[in-house]
Amino acid sequence: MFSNASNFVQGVDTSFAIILGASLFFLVGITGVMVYFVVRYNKNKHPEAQDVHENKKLEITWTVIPTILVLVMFYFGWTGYEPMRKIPEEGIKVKAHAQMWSWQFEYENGKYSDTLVVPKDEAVILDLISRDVVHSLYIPAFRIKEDVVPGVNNKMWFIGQELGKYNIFCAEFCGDLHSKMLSSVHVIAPEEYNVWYNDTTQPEIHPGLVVLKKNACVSCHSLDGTRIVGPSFKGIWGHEVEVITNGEERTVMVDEDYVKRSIYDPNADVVKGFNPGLMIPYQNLVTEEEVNEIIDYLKTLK
Ligand code: HEC
Ligand SMILES: [Cu+2]
Repeated sequence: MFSNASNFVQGVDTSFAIILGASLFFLVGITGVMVYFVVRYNKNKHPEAQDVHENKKLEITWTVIPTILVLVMFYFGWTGYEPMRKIPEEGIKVKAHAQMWSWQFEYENGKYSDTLVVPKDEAVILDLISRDVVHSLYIPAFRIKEDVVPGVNNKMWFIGQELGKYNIFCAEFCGDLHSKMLSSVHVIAPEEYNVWYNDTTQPEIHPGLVVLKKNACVSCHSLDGTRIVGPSFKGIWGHEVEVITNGEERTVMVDEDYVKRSIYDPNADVVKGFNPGLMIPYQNLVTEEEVNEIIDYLKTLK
């Protein structure tokens, strides 16, 4: 508590401390009074039970004090929350793409990153985009969380005020590997950020693998033969695979047509032993050229 990692930490922590303090005060107070009454009005000391009717002073007290208390809690809750909804015009704009089960951050110059890199002391505005189901972007150290809903353009913002690396979680259950939907935000010095941001050269990896990573295909398909949610890509090229097409089992060859159909219309041929409906159609997300790059890459996975 009481770090200064983002511009929202103090507001949230103050209201948390006030609510916790009030709860503790009443926990101790009410327990104390209860114990006192048990002793004070014990049958030996107080044999005749008495009914108390109407006590104006008491009733006003127990109405007014809690009302003031919840208003105080509301005030601090509101002043902590309101700035989160006041998204500034100016700032570093990043698109946060959520998909089962990874995060991808897209910068204004087209740079993609699977961690959110931001400069210290600058406003960062995230456009929250989901390709499939409802996710939620949660940065506990910054005290911020916002749902990522398909078709809805939610936004969130923050200023990173302390250098460091902080966890990003998905806080909305989104299927099998929800708990592995992790990333991090790196707050770095502005000069360092400028160098990072302007370096748009892709690392030396196969363009097909770049496409697989960018679209999070690899969170369901392993490259080394292990079974995750979907079949591994290792060694599938040029081999036969048993699929279910319209309820009928058949054997097909993994070739250009099959791979393309699997990407654009994944439920047409469902690989035997795997579930349909998990993979979304990538018709509008992966271009034909990218499909060819994927195919080239699959050929290398012997
Ligand atoms: C959410 C999990 C998930 C994601 C993400 C996903 N897939 Fe799939 N994929 C599956 C499942 C499950 C199957 C098996 C059922 C079926 O065939 O529809 C499958 C099947 C396939 C097949 C057929 C594999 C075989 O062994 O015959 C190919 C090819 C494929 N996916 C490619 C891709 C590509 C390329 C991407 C990224 C653009 C991708 N998948 C993203 C879950 C996923
Ligand atoms: Cu998620």
